[in-house]
Amino acid sequence: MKNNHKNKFHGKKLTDAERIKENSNYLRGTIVDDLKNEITNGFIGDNFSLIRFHGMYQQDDRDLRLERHEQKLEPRHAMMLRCRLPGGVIEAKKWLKIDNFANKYTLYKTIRLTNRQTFQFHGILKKNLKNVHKMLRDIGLDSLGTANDVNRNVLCTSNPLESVIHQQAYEWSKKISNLLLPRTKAYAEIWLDQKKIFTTDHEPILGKTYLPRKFKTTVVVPPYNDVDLYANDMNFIAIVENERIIGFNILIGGGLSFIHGNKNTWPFLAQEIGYIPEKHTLLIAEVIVKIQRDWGNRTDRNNAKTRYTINNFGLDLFKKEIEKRAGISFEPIRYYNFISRGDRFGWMQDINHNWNLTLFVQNGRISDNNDKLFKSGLLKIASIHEGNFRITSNQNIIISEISKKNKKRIEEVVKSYQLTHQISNLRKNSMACVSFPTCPLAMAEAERMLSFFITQLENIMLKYGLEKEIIILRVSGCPNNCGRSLLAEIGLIGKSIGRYNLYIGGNRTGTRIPKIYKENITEKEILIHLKYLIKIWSKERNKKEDFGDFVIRKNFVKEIVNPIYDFWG
Ligand code: SRM
Ligand code: SF4
Repeated sequence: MKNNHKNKFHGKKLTDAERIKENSNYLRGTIVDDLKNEITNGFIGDNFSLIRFHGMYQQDDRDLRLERHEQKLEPRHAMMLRCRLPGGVIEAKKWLKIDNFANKYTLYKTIRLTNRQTFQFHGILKKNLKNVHKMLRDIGLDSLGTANDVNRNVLCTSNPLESVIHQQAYEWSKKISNLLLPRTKAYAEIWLDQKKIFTTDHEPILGKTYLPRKFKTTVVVPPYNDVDLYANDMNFIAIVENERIIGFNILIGGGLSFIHGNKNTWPFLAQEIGYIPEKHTLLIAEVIVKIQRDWGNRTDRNNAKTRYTINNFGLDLFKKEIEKRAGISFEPIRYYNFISRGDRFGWMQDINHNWNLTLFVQNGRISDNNDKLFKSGLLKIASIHEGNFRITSNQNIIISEISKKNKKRIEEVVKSYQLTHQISNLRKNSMACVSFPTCPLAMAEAERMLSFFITQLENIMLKYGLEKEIIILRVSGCPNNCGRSLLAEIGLIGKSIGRYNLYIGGNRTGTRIPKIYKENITEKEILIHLKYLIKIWSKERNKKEDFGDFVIRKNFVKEIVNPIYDFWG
């Protein structure tokens, strides 16, 4: 193939997102003017999109939309802010300020752990935005690069057991995150009131118009695929020798979203391209991002992510271009294997003899409600604990590096706040995206429906003697698939209020996309279908056969081998 990639989309009209970036003066736009504008609680025009580059999304409470419309009021605008936290690690004492901010300045007074190992505040009024950025700066954090067309929060295996290797992997996730951050001074100027520096901004890696679309990266320590690497654009699988990471297998082009009815969109699993010694890690990260920057489709945002770039140019050409630009050759992929994705709950001692406690957080929502004081309990732990919190990609939290001295005190808090009451394996392995009321793209409930839905499924499992079994169950409120439903054994994807597509046949290690089983059905209908399938599974499964494998073996759905053809076919 001729190397004419720069001209591939030549002559086609660029998307409006490209105009916004080009005209933004390195992401400044007129955000400062909008901050002074007290007539509206929102951001206007291009600024609506530009604030995302600073880690914030403008939202409105969808439960109140109709009522406010009838009262001729503007929607109840408020911002969601997503923090940058590579590898999900944060000193516990910093949580005190985070918790305090949620209480004082957010409409919902909750904190939401995300499935990309960080946390979000929902419901920050425009007038309080500078407070959040200053609070984050005071504790050494920021929200740069957590939204829009940049490299997002870098994931890293949450594994406190093998902490030496984990520490090395974690250091790489921080280095990659820092390398790929936007360099513009706009964030510091606008939110931290730093003086405008009259030198020209320069984005050596991302470029003036940043990436064509969002970009996601992981650093993974096998055999645990807790980060769901196959859903990410760029992945570094650690190869370990003598207690040291010696290099990485590189996989590129994963992503899960699609559009209902649009067969030009499909989920895809990241593909292997080769092994590199550790010393080339940052070079390879930079080169891959630059190729996606240069080759990605800027004329159609639905065809812009790395998996489409690879489909447009071919994996071989993409790989050759990496080798050419980096001046190295990939070695063959080294052996690796995944055995699970779930978090290991409860108490565990790491190789430094410190204790670690993994707590289940339903949907990652840190809140106090009638029957559970999770937020207060976690705050109490933060006031005692001298180590870290580690947010997992499954929306849970690890209280890590607990000293012998503090173990007893933390155990008492866990007990008195009931932070680890009986939770089924089904529930522990479930996940939902945020969806209503804050997500503007939600088509059906996810987070708010999951708990009760699982209770009903737990009853079905109990009826067939399967109450101890694991099924990976995930719900997303729309086909953007934030809940990673398309890597679940049972995945629900919202179609409209109260209705979902039901996908089955993913596997436990997250290396297989499930296939549609029933389209556009109600929760009640889903439960009827699942009851039928679970009953047969209980009777006809091979020894210990997982649900996802069973439904494929029994031909309830066809296995997806190449999603480009099989996902819709
Ligand atoms: Fe997501 C957009 C929430 C992980 C694919 N996602 C959104 C927005 C910001 C809606 C919007 O654009 O206005 C949601 C905000 C809801 C709210 O009120 O908080 C949202 N996504 C989330 C989170 C919070 C879900 C969660 O419950 O944990 C996750 C935040 C991760 C983070 O900390 O960065 C989140 N989103 C994901 C994932 C899973 C992952 O990354 O492992 C995916 C699928 C993987 C992928 O990228 O293919 C995902 N989100 C999307 C998409 C589809 C992107 C695409 O490729 O087409 C959108 C819509 C878009 O970007 O246009 C989206
Ligand atoms: Fe919103 Fe859809 Fe993502 Fe759920 S999957 S958070 S509904 S964009």
